[in-house]
Amino acid sequence: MGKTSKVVVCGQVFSGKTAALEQLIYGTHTAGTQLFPTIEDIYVANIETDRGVREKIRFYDTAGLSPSNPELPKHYITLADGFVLVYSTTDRDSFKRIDLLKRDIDAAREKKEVTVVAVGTKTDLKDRKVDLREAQNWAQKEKVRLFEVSVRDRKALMDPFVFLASKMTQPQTKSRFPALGPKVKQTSINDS
Ligand SMILES: Nc1nc2c(ncn2[C@@H]2O[C@H](COP(=O)(O)OP(=O)(O)OP(=O)(O)O)[C@@H](O)[C@H]2O)c(=O)[nH]1
Ligand SMILES: [Mg+2]
Repeated sequence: MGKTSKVVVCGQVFSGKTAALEQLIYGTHTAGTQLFPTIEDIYVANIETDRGVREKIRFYDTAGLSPSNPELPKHYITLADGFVLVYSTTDRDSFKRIDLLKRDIDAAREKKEVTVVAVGTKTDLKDRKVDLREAQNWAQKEKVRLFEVSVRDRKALMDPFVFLASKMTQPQTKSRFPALGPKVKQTSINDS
């Protein structure tokens, strides 16, 4: 296990960022349960990569973006080794939001390599507003891996996080500094 990678989880308000993290890590979220709007929370999880190695990941769950709060604070872009761009498949504005976020990341990225995944949530709901094909075309153009998930299917929900952890910690990525940060909750995640 190398350094602790930092992953910023961001996207439109109410898109399901916290629910996805809570379900991934604790398996306790029930779809439709009201959560408090996030200010900032940090979760640490050991995620088993596709190489069978457990990697410690620090997830920054961020405040939802909206027309009145459109910008991800710049320090998140600076600190991140990876991003999870979350949108709801039932909310077109949330899909537009991840495109804007990707632009912000690209603009700030020249100095630093980052891994980005896009995650469309709420596939269990009937009122889909973002077509899978459209999202895939966008993802291909942006060279990011796209996943569609539902908090009702925890096993599939793990896929984007396992992919991200595996990509961020590929052997050529050398650790430079030990991670520092506040005392936070820790748990282990794997597929078994
Ligand atoms: N049916 C269903 N509901 C979901 C899913 N993911 C999230 N939700 C619900 O969507 C609502 C919003 O989820 P949150 O996780 O609070 O969204 P958020 O993006 O963290 O919101 P902010 O912190 O305010 O930005 C909650 O009621 C969740 O239960 C899903 O896959 N399926
Ligand atoms: Mg939240």
